[in-house]
Amino acid sequence: MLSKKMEKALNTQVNNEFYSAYLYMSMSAYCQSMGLKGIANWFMVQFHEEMFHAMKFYEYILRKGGKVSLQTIKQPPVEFGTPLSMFEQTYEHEQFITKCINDLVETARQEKDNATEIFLHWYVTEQIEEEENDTDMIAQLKFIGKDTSALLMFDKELAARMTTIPTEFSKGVEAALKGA
Ligand code: OFO
Repeated sequence: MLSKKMEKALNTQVNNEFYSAYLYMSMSAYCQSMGLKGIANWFMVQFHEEMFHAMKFYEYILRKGGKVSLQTIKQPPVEFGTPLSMFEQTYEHEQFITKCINDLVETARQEKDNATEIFLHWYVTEQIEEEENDTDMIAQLKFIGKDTSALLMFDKELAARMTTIPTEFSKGVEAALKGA
């Protein structure tokens, strides 16, 4: 069973994860319209990951007998500037998400909710990877600078990124939650 405070905090995070998905889908569309199809692919993969993160919270709330309360997803920006600026905005957003996850862990501790604290460990680890991905991209784009041929090579590399999480979200998270 979830306390009301824990349930509310988890529902807020469902919304944050859906916003992340929305943000990265908007970035993907922006890149696609600039002809940077590889970077667009990278952000579309990111979109799927965020949907998975959201649905994992969703399934967990239900599994614990809580109520899912979906909220309005705010509109993401439409323009993001240069690829470097876009990855800097992504990094900034992921740092915000890391803070949200840390706050959730804190709430779980206050509520003496060990199950939720353990469930959140997956997200704590995931955020290390999320932030690292962004700082790697930022470092590479700083090297590339104004070199357009290097940028096109970078774009080609990102075209190879594949979705590794299940995209049939609810079925996927059901499997992922077995043993959680
Ligand atoms: Fe990008 O980790 Fe979820 O939001």
